[in-house]
Amino acid sequence: QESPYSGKTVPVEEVQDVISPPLPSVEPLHSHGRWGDTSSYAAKKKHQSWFQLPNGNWELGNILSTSGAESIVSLSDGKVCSETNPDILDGVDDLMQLSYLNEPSVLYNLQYRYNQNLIYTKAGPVLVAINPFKKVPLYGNDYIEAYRRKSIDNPHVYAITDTAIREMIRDEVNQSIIISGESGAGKTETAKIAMQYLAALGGGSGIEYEILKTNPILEAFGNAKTSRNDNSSRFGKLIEIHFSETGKISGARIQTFLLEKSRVVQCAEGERSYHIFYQLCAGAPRALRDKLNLKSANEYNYLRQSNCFQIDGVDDGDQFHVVMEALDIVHVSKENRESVFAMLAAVLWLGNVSFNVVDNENHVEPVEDECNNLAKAFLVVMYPLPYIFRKPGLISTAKLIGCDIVDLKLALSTRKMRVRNDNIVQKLTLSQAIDARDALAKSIYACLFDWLVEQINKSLAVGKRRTGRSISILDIYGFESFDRNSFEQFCINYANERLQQHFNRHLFKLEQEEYIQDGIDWTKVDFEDNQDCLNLFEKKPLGLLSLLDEESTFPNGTDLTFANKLKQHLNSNSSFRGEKDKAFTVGHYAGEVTYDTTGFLEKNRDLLHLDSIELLSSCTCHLPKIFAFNMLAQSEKTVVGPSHKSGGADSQKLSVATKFKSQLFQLMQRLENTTPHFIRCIKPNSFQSPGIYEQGLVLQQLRCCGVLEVVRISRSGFPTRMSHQKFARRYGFLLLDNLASQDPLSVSVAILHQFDILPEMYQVGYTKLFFRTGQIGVLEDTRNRTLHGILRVQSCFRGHQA
Ligand code: AD9
Ligand code: MG
Repeated sequence: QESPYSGKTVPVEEVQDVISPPLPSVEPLHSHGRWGDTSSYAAKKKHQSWFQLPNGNWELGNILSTSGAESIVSLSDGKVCSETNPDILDGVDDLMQLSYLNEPSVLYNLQYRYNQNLIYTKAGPVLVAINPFKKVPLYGNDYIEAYRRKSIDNPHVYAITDTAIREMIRDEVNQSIIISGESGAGKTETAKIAMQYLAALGGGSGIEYEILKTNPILEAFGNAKTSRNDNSSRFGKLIEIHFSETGKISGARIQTFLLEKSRVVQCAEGERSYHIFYQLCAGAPRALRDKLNLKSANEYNYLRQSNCFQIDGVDDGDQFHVVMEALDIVHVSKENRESVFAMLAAVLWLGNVSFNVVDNENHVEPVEDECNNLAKAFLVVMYPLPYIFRKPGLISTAKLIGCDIVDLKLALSTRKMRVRNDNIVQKLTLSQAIDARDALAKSIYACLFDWLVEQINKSLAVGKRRTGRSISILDIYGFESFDRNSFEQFCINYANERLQQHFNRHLFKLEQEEYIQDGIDWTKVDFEDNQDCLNLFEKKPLGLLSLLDEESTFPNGTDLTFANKLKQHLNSNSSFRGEKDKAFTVGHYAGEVTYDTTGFLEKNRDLLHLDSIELLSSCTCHLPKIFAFNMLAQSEKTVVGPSHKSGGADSQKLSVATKFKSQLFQLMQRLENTTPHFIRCIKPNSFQSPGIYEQGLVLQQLRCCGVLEVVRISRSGFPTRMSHQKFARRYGFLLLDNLASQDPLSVSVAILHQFDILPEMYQVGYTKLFFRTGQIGVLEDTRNRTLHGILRVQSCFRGHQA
């Protein structure tokens, strides 16, 4: 039994606990240096306070005087304000340890750590990771070993992964590591760091090496340079890593979600298409170049349009070899690799197909050759080489996919239709033909991506000795809110809404368990749910997704009629608001987002004409045939598309939203059966630069990714917990009565009474005391004041002795 301190004598280590050692002085935290002089940590604790400026930023001001709960604070611009709730500042490695759980304290704490390269911090059960945008000395074998041996306990991806492994083995329950955050926040890097740890601890069979090699492949085919991230994943990914009874990796399976196809044919100025195109153009060896009739990237329309070919610090040619080697390691055969490259080249060449208007109704035909036959014969004879280089898109595409050039021409410029009982052929206008061409290019690429994932899965397949123990890592796009939000954001945010529910439920459960275990009255804690918003999306028949699908099947449905229908049916839902024109707003857990419905129906239908599918199935090369087969296999009973209009000639398939929803349900089902571990990645600035911490940006992300929600949830309960022993030891000396002989529980209760802590502010559990947020801060302040007083007396006394 530990006896609590009593009376007024205080052991020296307790005194030092408060005033020394002084922590290193804090660098000016803001680029403008307006955080004032912060000479020592202890000084900061006592004399400064947060103040929210009219622009929403938080500033640390100096406390001039304090009376009761109110303080007078001076700010850097000389203004003096009054502020309540002076804060204790800490560089604590778990935000829950902060006495006052509020936004500025959380923000400052993270910043304080970030400035010391401590990029990981816990927020209760959640790991917060702030992107350093530079190499930080936190990784590699030594660190892995240290976390494995538990000789370091700083928050880290390694630590959370280690916990996952241990819990998998101990509880025989599958685990998941759910990583989220906005674009550029570091999700993919974090996922790789976790995989690295798993590979190091579960390696041995060699399969771990294959698993790590899936990263460069998927990044080459699924990542691209965007304005937010030079290596932005344009798809969501779940990798499930399986373990044997002995804790060794036995295989893996990858599932991908919603690849951004449109990037293949269209991307914004300064961005790039998928890395692999540039890698192929830069790195393909001579023989392959000749075979694919490959030119440099800037000769392809699809790559040229965005005016960006290079990424700083990246050599696409070198990367090509990395990808080639990785493909080899995951057992994609040489023939298959060549077929993959042929498909990539076909997509590029397809983008170079242009059209000539052939009649006065604006109907078009693809340009077969840039010169007429006579000129061609002349050129071939006179200038064989330049002629080869001038080969236009049509011929090359046909050759690369192995189809008849006439069939390709027809697929790109006509559409077969059935009107009553007659088959007729309709010529396409220029814009229709361009759409048909781009749709074909997008489909080939998306099918190629899926096919590749399938090949990887075959290679990583868990053998017959499947044990059912696994750790899944989810690297999925975080919540997005831009000035203009379209169908993609709609799907992404819907996915996040689902994940958020999973997150809330898990936290709720964890909290509940702890309260029940300690005999605390659970009903005193409220939790909010985002079920209303999920209903808005999922309710049938009057939810966003159902209405979208319904409108997508109507022959005369347009984005406008869709938007109007939403306003007509959903206005009573509190998470929905109709906006002007074609827009609507959804109140997400992370804030309101206004969606512009332009393009929603077309993106949701995502049609590829049957003519194009037929073309692919007629090809002599094996990949296009497989693609056509897969596309037809996907066309299930649920038909979406204006099929009535075109007489059934379009491919009939599940809508994109429906498919995504069912993928998401499957994902959630899988996650439900795992013990989750959450990592929230935060992007500290929008320049992809080290050392810059933009408060507003960080705050907004903390809100969006639910970290502040964790804080809020905790605040609504009794977030501060302390064992009876620790509480008695820490505050017992403040007691007026000497209770040294009493047990910790009695001492604790006596302290609570002496300080008149209101009964609704705490609960006494079997082993712990539970406090409402901020309560412990009040006691802490008293304790510190008392200790300083004692210290002054002691040093006076020592000075006197000297
Ligand atoms: V996106 O939604 O796919 O656009 P992510 O995946 O969240 O995004 P990513 O992991 O690609 O971001 O990180 C962006 C960049 O930040 C990386 O390319 C690195 O340059 C940088 N980064 C991220 N995490 C770390 C890290 N732990 N150490 C060093 C990092 N650099
Ligand atoms: Mg990523």
